[in-house]
Amino acid sequence: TIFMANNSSTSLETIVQSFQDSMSLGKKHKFWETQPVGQYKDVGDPSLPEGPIKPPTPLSKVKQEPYNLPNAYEWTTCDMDSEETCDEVYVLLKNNYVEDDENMFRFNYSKKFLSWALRVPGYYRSWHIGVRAKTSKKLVAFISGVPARITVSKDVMKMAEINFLCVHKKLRSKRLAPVMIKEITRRVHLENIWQAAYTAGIVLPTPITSCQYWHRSLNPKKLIDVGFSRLGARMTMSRTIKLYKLPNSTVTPGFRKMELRDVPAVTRLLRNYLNQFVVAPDFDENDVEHWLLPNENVVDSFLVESPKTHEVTDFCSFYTLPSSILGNQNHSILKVAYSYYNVSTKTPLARLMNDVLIMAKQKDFDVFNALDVMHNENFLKELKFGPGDGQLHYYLYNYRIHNALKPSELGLVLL
Ligand code: MYA
Repeated sequence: TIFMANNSSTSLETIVQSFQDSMSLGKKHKFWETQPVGQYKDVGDPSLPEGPIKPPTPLSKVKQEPYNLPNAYEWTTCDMDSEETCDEVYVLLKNNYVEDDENMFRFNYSKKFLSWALRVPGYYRSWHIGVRAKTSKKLVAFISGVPARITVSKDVMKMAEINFLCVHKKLRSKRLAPVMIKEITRRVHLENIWQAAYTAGIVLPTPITSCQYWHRSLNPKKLIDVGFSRLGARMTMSRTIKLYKLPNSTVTPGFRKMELRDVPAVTRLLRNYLNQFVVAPDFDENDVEHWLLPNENVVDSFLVESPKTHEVTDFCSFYTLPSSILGNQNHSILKVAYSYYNVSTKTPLARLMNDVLIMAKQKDFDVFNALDVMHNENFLKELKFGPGDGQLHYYLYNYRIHNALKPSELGLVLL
């Protein structure tokens, strides 16, 4: 990545620097330069208004036919209700989706996870887009969107959250991705939605913020064995294991798993909390039920119910996203938990998160990951998270903001 590790706030200078770096590397963005996104040349230009870059066009003016694909390929709408289609998407991603820089690990989203992530309240089937080889009918590429209400600087907007863009390894660098992005944009426009949010590990024009992943070892021996982490200087395996040891059970009185009856209280708590961030989802009770009610091996959530008043005062959650371990004799799967939404009003955040770590350890996760978004900085070091080398850049489509946010001003976690 172009950004330096350990910068907790992405300044304008960092973005301009990354622009200059990429120009000097001769990197131009033939596709992205044509799109209504913040362009590098416009960064910091106060004469351009913040907000939508292009106004909506009348729906009758939206292109009615799909974009053209290379001749051997055809569009398919993926019906995620179908076990078979879900399986095809799962296999495509399992073999071709995101890897780390050293190609040691690859995301392995479960079928159940994909079905949860894509069939959200009010979802559009037409936004689950595949590409098949015409003759074999094999699924060779995928991109998806789901609807969401997202607040940007107090402005609540209907958006698409774009995720799971994937092109089969054998079809890379053939400019298929831009066609897929244009096609999903067209289908989003057909629903009268004109903005989108997405994240990527690569730098494109232009991040609204760049976040860093932090990792908390739960099973240090396995992490070291598979090359996820290294034994620290002057450390032995047994000292390392001791360093990361956690109690067997949680410590906060009233800490328990979230249940259906908690949806109203959790929604109130979360809405009130997310209000303070510049960019955050606008969750209602339906969204909370979908995104945050425990769903085994997909999302886990806990809360603190005051033993005296029975008031729900704190909330925390993580989602389950294992990675395949590529080419290791002894291990094939890394069990990874990702911090999702956390709210503390009574229990100090670090105390709350320590209990989540205990739950994750109980559930046999190998590592707990968290971004430096929201108030996460407050517990990362204290709870022995270490900074990772991966950056995650956040983007908005068709919405300009003048100044990049600090990760702590971001209240949005995408899967
Ligand atoms: S992020 C996860 C992305 N997936 C992976 O990393 C999986 C492994 N990699 C692949 O499958 C391929 O390498 C992909 C690119 C498919 C990523 N986001 O076809 P190409 C630009 C946006 O020759 P390929 C996620 O899912 C690239 O800069 N653009 O390249 C969120 C270049 O354009 P330009 C990307 O390697 C996705 C062009 O594509 C990305 O064969 C959000 C090259 O095309 C990327 N991650 O395929 C998508 N990677 O020349 C945007 C490359 O200009 C949504 N590119 O630099 C926008 C909002 C749409 C809705 C709007 C509604 C209003």
